[in-house]
Amino acid sequence: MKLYYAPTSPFVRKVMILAMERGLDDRLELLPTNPFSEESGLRKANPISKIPALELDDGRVLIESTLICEYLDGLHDGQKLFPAGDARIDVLRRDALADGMVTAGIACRIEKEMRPAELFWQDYADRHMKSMLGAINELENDAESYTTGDDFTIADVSLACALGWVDFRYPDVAWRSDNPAIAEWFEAFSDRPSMVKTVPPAG
Ligand SMILES: N[C@@H](CCC(=O)N[C@@H](CS)C(=O)NCC(=O)O)C(=O)O
Repeated sequence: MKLYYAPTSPFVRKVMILAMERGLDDRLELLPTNPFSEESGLRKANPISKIPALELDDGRVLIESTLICEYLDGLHDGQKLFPAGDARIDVLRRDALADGMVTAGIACRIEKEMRPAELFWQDYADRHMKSMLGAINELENDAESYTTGDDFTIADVSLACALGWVDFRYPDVAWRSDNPAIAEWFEAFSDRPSMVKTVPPAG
């Protein structure tokens, strides 16, 4: 399987962590990809031109980190990261909030760093920053659902990747003081070898 990949993407990181935790990483051929470059060839595989995208051996391409993770979760015999029944809905609810946190943070960043300065739209940037912080605050209310044991779910992985990305891209955002419970959980979860190996590179 081929994974369109960048080490700075928190969505790619979800996939890498699941793969490492369940012994599937050897089956992924990593294709370093800049999703913003039309020369990358990504658009041929994924018309939405986003990473991660997973090209299966039968030629189909899966997009969206959560779907890719669910596919990989079906390829191993260990403890599943996607539980069944009502637990599944709650895990996907929290996964969506974590992904939404990053999506909002990226929108704010694009506004500030990629849009020509004369077109900068302050209200839009503020709106997305509010969403990013709102998602963190909301997930603080779910702190008791997170684990540092081996029974973690995709929601734990998504939140860890999202908070890691906030630290990486917004080092001045002091989210820990208002959200002490998930801050404490994040510190412990970050010690997992899969988290350590996938820390986004500086720069
Ligand atoms: N909801 C998607 C989000 C993927 C995403 O936004 N990836 C970013 C990189 S972190 C990207 O490819 N951006 C390119 C673009 O927005 O055109 C997922 O979960 O995979």
